[in-house]
Amino acid sequence: MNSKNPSSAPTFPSNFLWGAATAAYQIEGAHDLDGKGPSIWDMMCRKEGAVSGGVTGDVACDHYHRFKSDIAMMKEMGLKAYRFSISWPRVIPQGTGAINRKGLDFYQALVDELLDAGIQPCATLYHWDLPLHLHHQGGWMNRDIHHWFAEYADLMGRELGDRVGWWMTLNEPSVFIVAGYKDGNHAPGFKMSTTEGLRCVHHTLLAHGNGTLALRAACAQPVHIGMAPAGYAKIPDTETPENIEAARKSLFTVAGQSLWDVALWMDPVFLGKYPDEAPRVFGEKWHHPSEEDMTLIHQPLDFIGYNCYSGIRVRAGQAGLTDSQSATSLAGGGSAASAAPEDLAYPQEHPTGLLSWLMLAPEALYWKGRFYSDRYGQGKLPLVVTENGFCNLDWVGIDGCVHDGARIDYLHRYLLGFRRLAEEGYPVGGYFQWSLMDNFEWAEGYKPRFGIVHVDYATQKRTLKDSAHWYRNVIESNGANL
Ligand code: GCO
Repeated sequence: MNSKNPSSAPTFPSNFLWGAATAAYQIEGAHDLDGKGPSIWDMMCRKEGAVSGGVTGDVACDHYHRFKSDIAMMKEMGLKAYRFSISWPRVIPQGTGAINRKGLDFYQALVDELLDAGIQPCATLYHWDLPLHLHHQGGWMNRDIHHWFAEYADLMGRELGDRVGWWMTLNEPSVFIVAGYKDGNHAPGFKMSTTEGLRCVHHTLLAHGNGTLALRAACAQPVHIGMAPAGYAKIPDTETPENIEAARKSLFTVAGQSLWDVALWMDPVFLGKYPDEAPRVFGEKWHHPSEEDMTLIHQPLDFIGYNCYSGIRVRAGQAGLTDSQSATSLAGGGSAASAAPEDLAYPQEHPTGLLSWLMLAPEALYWKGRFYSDRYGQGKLPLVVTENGFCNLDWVGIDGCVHDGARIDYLHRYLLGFRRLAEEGYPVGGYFQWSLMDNFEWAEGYKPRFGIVHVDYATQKRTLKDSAHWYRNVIESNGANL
C-alpha cells in the first residue's frame, strides 16, 4: 500500500458503484398505507417540540407513489447504483410475526424497476425506523432484538436476495443509539445512562452479526454485505509520520464515555473484540461480553462501508478542542465530545454546511478510508463510501435551475480525496452521494437540503440541481474528469 504513483494511476475500476443514497422514512411517505405499521419515527414526529417546525415524514417526498418516475430520473442522471433502505414496519408491521405482502410488493417493484433501468439496487436493512411494537418491548434495550432483526433479515434475503447484490445491515448505529437512547434528540427520545447505553451498543452489534448470518444464508446468490457506520475522519494536520500516527490513534481510541468512538463499533465487527481500553475507560459500567457474543458479532464482511461528511485535524503533541467545541452535538458524524487530546479545533469561520457539524474537510474520505483499510481490511476489502454529501438552503432560481456551486465544490474536493485512495492502490468499490433528493432531515425537519435533486414539497416537483448534472459527467468519465 501507499506506493504513491499518480502517473500510472489506475483510478476507479470499471464496475465502480457510482451511486446516490436515501432512507425509507426520509423519502417514502405513505406512513400508514397498505398495512404499514408505525415506527419510532412516526411516534417521535408527534412529540411536541421533537422535530424542527413540527413536521413529519407522513408524506415526505411521496416516493412510495412516485418511485417509477424517481427511477427514471436516476437513469437520466446516469446513476449506476442506488442505496435505499427498507422500512421494517412496512414489511413486518409488528416487527416480528405476520408479514405485510403489500409492503414487500413495493420493494419487489422498486428492485425490478431499478434493474430494468440498469441501476444496481443496494439495500440497507435498518435506517432508524424501528417498528413501534418492538419499541414497546424494549427495542434496542432488549437483547432479543438480535433474533427479531435476524428474522427480518432472513425475510428480506428470501424476497430480494436473488436480485439485490449489495446489502448494508445497519445505518450509523452510533447515531441511532447515542442520539436516540442517550442524548434523546432522535427517536425514541430517551436519555439513558452510559451503563444502559453500553447495553444498547452490544445488542445493536449482536443484531448486525445475527442479521448478517441470516441474510447471507437466505440470499439465492453470493452477495456483498457490510455496514454503514458514522464518525468523523481524523486528518493529520500535515502529513508527517508523527501526525499520521497521532491521527490514527485519535480515530481508534476510546477517549471517553460518549459512545461515539468508532472503534467501539467497528472493532467488534471487524476484529471480534472491543477496544482493549474499553473496560478501563468505562470502569464499573462495563459489561464484560461473552466469547460467544463476540463470535456472533464478528461475521466475515465483504466491504468496508463508511458514511463520511466531515473530519477533525490532528497534530501530534497538540492541546485539544475547547470545551464549547466539544459540547457540540454532531448528528451526522459523532461528537467531538470524545475528542482525543491531540485533536485540533477549526476556527469559527471555517466553511460548513447549513448544519454546523458539517465542516469542510476534503481529505476526510482519504484518511478514513486509509485508516479503516489498514486496520480492518488488511488493504484487501473494498472501501465503499456509503454516504457523503452537503446541505444548504437551495432554491429554484429565476431561470428554473438550482445553482448549488458550494455542493459541487464540496463533492469535487471530497471525491479527489477518495480517488487518491485508488491511486495509491487501496481497493475502492463504490461511492454513494447523500442524497439523491432533498428529504426529511430527522429532527432538523425539511430545511437543510442534502439532495442533488431539489424537491418542492408543496408540489412534489423534482428539479435536477447543477450538482446532479455535474455528477452525471463525473460518472460518465468514471471519475477521470475530476
Ligand atoms: C445520517 C443519516 C442520514 C442523514 C444524513 C445527513 O448520516 O444522519 O444516514 O439519514 O440524513 O447523514 O445528516
